Amino acid sequence: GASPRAHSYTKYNTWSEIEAWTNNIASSNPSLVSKQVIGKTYEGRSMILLKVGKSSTSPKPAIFMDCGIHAREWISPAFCQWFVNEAVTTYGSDSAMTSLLNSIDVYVLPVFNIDGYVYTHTSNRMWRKTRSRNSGSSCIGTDPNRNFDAGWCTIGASSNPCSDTFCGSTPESEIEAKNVANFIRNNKSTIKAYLTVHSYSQLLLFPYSYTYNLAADHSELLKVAEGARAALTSLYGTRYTSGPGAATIYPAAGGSDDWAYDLGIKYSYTFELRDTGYYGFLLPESQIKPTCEETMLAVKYIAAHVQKN
Ligand code: ING
Ligand code: ZN
Repeated sequence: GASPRAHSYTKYNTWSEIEAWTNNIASSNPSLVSKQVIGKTYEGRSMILLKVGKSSTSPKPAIFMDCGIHAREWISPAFCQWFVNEAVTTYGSDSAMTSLLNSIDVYVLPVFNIDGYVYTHTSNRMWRKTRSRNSGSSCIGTDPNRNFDAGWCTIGASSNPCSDTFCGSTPESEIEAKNVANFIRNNKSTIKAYLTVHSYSQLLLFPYSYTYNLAADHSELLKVAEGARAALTSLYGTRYTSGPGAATIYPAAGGSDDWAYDLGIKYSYTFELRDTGYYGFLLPESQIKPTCEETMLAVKYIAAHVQKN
């Protein structure tokens, strides 16, 4: 049959391009990639999750990684696409990737907030939230990263539907957050790490953001973050800061990383990719390749730690 036009990993793809890509990469790599739908978005789009790993008959530990919680952070979905392509193109030649995918599955959600992502392409490039209606307000959307059940709406979040950090009417009021939380809860015994990719600020954050209290695993989380950060910096010298969310960026409740950690997923990290504000959310496409290359080193470092623990 006709072969699909090659997917570009060095441009910002639309949701329809990403959706077509998920089909193609899964059907072209049947022993490494499988596709599932974890639910629908508010506007009815399918939330597509790719499982990347060498097929196995016995259950494997897993890492869950999502991109695009916030609509305008376009470098984030670009990284998830890059990661899957690196996995399928370097499996069998790169020893770290081969060993990783032989022993671990990586669940990749390339776009979490699909409705918001579409809206940034069609109407408002700086949109952040979901696109759900709020009762009693004409303002649209909830911040999905304030909508998880982790100190929900106690700090660094707003109960005003017009705010960009609106926490929603209840924890998991957003169908997208509920679908992800349900998937993670249902696969809790296999998921050893939760990675969530945002931009911008060049940070590698870990719990907690909803409190200044240190996580029970603080020293290990810090040590792994420092190693990942060093790996990232080694490629192009990009400087990252790492630490607990509340003290490193700002206190903020309802974040997915804090929720995953309190559920029992120890290795829970939030990436804030390039840059530090010169371009901000409007990172030029020329920076997709270097950003993804350096971020791969950090993700592979964390994954290798998860693999040996
Ligand atoms: N930053 C994150 C945000 O949602 C964050 C920072 C991480 C908050 C973890 C809470 C928990 O505000 C961006 N850029 O979205
Ligand atoms: Zn974000």
